[in-house]
Amino acid sequence: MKIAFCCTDTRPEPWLDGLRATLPDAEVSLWQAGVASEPADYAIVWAPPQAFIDAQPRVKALFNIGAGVDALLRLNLPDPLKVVRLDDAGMAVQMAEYVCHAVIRHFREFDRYQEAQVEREWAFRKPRPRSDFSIGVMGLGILGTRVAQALQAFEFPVNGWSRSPKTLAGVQTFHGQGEGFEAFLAASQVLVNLLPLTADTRDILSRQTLARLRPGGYLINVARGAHLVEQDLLDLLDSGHLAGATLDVFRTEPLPETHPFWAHPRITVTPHTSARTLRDESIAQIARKIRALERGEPIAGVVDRTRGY
Ligand code: NDP
Ligand code: OXD
Repeated sequence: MKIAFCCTDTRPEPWLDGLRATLPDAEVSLWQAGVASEPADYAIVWAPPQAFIDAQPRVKALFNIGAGVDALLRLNLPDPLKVVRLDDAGMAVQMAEYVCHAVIRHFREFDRYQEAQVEREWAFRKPRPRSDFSIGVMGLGILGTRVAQALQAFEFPVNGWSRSPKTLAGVQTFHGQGEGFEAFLAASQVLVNLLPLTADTRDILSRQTLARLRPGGYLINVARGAHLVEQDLLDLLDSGHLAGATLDVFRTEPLPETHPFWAHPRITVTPHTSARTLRDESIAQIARKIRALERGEPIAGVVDRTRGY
């Protein structure tokens, strides 16, 4: 069995070593543009160029070393090709800790305490009622579900929104466009975005949606930069409707040095790091799935290419 590895922005050697150790019967090679190589049976990819796909007429499955497949689905992929995303592989707990940190930092006003420390000021902030601090999680998939459960453990009221109806203990769930979405937004003060980027969700965090949050709203975007209309966020922060935002993903990454988000007093910026791909966990998951496919068994995490996630 031949496996080709083609991941941009990733140091290949540790992946190649790990894959060879985990799948000793496989021939694992690094794909390089312009270097002739034999077609592979499986490919492990992150944002590969179209030339890589075109050079793989025999490949049975493309394993994406991330959860989001939006970049991959923008390529011209042959019809029967299976696209497989990572499911969790250690990302859900990272996402839960990132979002809980952002929510609690805002709820408990830790930024204000930090300012007070600079002034050597011993001053309490009045406790805010938790019941007023409702959190809406957009996307109740592998990551959104874990985040909603983690927030619920801190006894915040949690709402969740998905495409199809869902039941999640202790979470008030909403689904679909129209009334379901309106009611979800109206019930939420903090919005956490964990949607995949698809034609339906691009630009979904716009003036129109963010203005429907309860006053003093707060945005946490950990999904994709193209979900957010950036100027609309800036305007709603200026008008005071939104209290702040924590952003991990951006339309242009790395975020350009001159971008207004960097210096905004009420925006926290992190460099697309809320849930990193963990190499060992990912290799183990991909190897398990390749073995299952070789035995003719079904696997989890196959992307519905029409739906876009
Ligand atoms: P899943 O595919 O498991 O879940 C997606 C969820 O979004 C599902 O609940 C789905 O609904 C819902 N959804 C999709 N389209 C719509 C829509 N039009 N309206 C309402 N709900 C919708 O994804 P994951 O939880 O694994 O990951 C989510 C995203 O997080 C990834 O696509 C990626 O972009 C991002 N991500 C970011 C990382 C980072 O470091 N910043 C790291 C990893 C992922 P339904 O359940 O009905 O299908
Ligand atoms: C992912 C990501 O989709 O890292 O896994 O953004």
